[in-house]
Amino acid sequence: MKNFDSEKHVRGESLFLDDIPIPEGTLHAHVCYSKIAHGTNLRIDTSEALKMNGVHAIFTAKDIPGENQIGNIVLDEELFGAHGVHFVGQPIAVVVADTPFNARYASEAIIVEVDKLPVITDPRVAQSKNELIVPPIKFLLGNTEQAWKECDVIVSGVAESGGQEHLYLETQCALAMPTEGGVKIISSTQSPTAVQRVTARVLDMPMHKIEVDVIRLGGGFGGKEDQATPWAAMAALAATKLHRPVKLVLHRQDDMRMTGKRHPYSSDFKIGLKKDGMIHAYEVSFYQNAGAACDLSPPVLSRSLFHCTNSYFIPNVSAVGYCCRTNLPPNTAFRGFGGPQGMFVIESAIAKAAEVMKIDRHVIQKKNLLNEGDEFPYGQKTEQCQTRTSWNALEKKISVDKVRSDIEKFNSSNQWKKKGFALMPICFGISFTNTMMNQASALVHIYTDGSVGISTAAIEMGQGVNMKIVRTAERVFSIPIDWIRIETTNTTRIANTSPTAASSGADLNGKATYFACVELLKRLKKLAAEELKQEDEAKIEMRNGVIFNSGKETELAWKKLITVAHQKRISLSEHHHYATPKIHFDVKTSKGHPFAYHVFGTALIQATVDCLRGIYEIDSVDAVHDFGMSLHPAVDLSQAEGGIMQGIGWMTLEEVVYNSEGKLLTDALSTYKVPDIQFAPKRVRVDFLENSENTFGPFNSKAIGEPPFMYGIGAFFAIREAMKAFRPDQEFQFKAPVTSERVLTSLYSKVAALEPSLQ
Ligand code: MTE
Ligand code: LUZ
Ligand code: MOS
Repeated sequence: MKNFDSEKHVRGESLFLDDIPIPEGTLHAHVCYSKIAHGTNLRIDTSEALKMNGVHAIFTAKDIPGENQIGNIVLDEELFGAHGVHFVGQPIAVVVADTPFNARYASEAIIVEVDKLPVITDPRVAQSKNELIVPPIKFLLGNTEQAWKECDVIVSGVAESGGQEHLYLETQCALAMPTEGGVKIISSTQSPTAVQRVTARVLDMPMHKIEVDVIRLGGGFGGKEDQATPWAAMAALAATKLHRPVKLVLHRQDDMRMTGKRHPYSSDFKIGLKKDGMIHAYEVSFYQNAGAACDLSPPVLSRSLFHCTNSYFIPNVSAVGYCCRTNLPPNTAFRGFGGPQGMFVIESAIAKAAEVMKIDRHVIQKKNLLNEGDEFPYGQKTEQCQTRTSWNALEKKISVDKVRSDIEKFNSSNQWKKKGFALMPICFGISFTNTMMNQASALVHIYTDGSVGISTAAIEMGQGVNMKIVRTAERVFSIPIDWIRIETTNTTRIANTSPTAASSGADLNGKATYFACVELLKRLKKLAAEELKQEDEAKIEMRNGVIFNSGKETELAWKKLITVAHQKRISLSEHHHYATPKIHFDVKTSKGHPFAYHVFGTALIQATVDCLRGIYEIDSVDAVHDFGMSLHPAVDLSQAEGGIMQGIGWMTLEEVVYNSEGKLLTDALSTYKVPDIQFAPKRVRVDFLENSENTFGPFNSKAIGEPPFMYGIGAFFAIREAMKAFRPDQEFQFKAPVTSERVLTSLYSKVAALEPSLQ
């Protein structure tokens, strides 16, 4: 069973925005952005640029008919800097010319001046100056103050994780075309409605005059949940001003400089355990580097709190998160959405406790795994909990004791190469934590020839959501898969959409599709019963395009039945709106039942470090993952593998570096290292956890998009174990990414004093 997109992808037949033949008269836009991180009294002189070859117009804040405001949660972000600038890469103007080159060239001639202000890049500095975007977010369970007195071991420390560039292969882009009184935008966005809403605000138009259409994305990974909007709004502004189609495609380097990334975090932890290794109390403070504007930072931060205890039950928890405003591009959604940052800290705390208690890290992990009915710090209790089942299934597959003894043997017989391993359990909540967003709809048409067209709110970005929706309709109708087609995602067909995000695209849109199809099938079965003179509708069945009556094949095929339905004036279209049942969350008390369900699993990761050079290899990833009853095993497996690689990249090679002036130093693929096929583990084996029930997902399936990313955290601890084998005396920081440079410097700091043999 393969993804029906794969052949088109390989042949180059799949349409991306840049493949669409542009309409006659299309102009090209280029964004001019600030090279200064913080300044006031902004002065813009476009006079020279306007005289340059091919330039049609240059638009700035003062050309906006509506509001110069693209904020979503907090209205704190201008489309174009108007009075000052807040980060390097902040858009100031858009140049529109006959060719992309002329637009880009002219933009260099725009003169931008500001009075410089001090630059903050560190979230802890921002917090100390009270530069918080929203008030601190707090989660509490039990009573930590009391609990500390009952602990035998208490350790504390600092854990830091870095940013991450989305590196979608298709950079941010949009094509806007004037329509009668409005504009149609083809956009590469995970959130068509966000593009529509913000463009309406910027252009001072009602939303119904703005149509947003999305074919597919060359990757999003969260980077197009909120940050695809400004480019679409700029193209729409230019198109409506000039009455010409306008196309805007970001150059890779501009995209890297202008757009936000995964949020870097600096966190303090304190963990208390009983002698037997049971975790009794946990306190954590997250300092989130939000960048210069709110964007999605508060829900990202709250998801760090939701996942701050990962797969463990801890009876006493006190967690606080600070959403810190700095002069960096606004950071944004990225696969895991704050979950990975939260989990990295508890895994660090457990590692430190294990080191102090001189026991294996995985012994503490296993002891403290959640059990059925355990309470999370946000009040929800585990249901259909698969922490121990997945851990045990993994141990059956691969003996942890054997891995441990093999590694010990290797380490004692190798002086310069050391191996390490780590287990990494995951527990990730499925649903947008903002309950309101958990809704979707589907519009299913059956055409008179029997072929089916489905529109939903889901965005295909490579994750295979279209394939899963096709499978859903195929299962309900029982017709050949190539009679079903997924249409583009379009705001005139499906309105008021939530972004395709939070791993719930397939769940929400799949469920909406399911119910729409069930409704249509009901109608068709009733008709078939009449045609076949069968009084008991339950005896009518559809099997692979043919109608069966009391288990016997009939002459009535799907296509014929559709013709009859149309003749009898029976509607062959259905729209269904789906909202996740039961979920709720009270932000004031930080308690509720925010998630439809959780996704579980356990991975074991092994690594080898070359302790002379600091370079390392990830040897293997073995995982048992809870897919529920997969709707499409091939798609799900590739999501797991891709997620794991992206997670390992975040923890190891990928380092986002800004200088103290807020300038991104890693703004190209020569300075920003992503994992490639050579770096991929020699073995990645992800097994499906057997007998997993998920009564909350479509056909018992589970969401897959984000959770496997967090297995990658194990790579950090596997490398750390190997480093410890080389330098058992050394205190290593919990600082990710653990680049080769960092491995080398931490292996050899204070080396002369500690290890005379290495001199
Ligand atoms: N897989 C591919 N190939 N490309 C992507 O952009 N995005 C990830 C994940 N897998 C992504 C991907 C993210 S961040 C999310 S939230 C989910 O897919 C979204 O899709 P879903 O809700 O349909 O799982
Ligand atoms: N986006 C969002 C998300 O707006 N809310 C969420 O809870 C979420 N979770 C994961 C990824 N994107
Ligand atoms: Mo994914 S971060 O929810 O787009």
